[in-house]
Amino acid sequence: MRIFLKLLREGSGRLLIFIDWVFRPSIIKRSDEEQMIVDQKTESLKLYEFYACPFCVKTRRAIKRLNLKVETRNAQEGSYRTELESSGGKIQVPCLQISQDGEVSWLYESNDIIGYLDKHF
Ligand SMILES: N[C@@H](CCC(=O)N[C@@H](CS)C(=O)NCC(=O)O)C(=O)O
Repeated sequence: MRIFLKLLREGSGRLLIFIDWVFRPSIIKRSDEEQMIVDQKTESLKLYEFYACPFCVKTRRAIKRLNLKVETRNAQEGSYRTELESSGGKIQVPCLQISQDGEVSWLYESNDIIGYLDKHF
């Protein structure tokens, strides 16, 4: 049953990736100067994700729409997975790592991440 649910989620994620590609969002345009400031700000953000997770697809779509350069980190396995669990507190994606004034915070929940990005950019 667990494997079935996992496959269903993976399959729906890949379908969403395709739909997202077909209906690409319109992207916010900024002046070169504004974009440079935004690019500097987004250097402090890292998105921990799984490629085919539907919630990650939704979050990546918002990142694309807002024209942000946010580094994505595959937390499916390896060191980013370990880091997410040990520093973030749990394995759940998407999770946005925010480094600000020497402090690192971890924001879970796709809606909260999108809300944060909409608010700041
Ligand atoms: N309510 C969460 C749901 C996130 C969620 O369920 N993510 C799944 C992947 S699609 C997850 O992290 N599962 C943990 C795992 O597979 O280990 C959101 O909107 O971000």
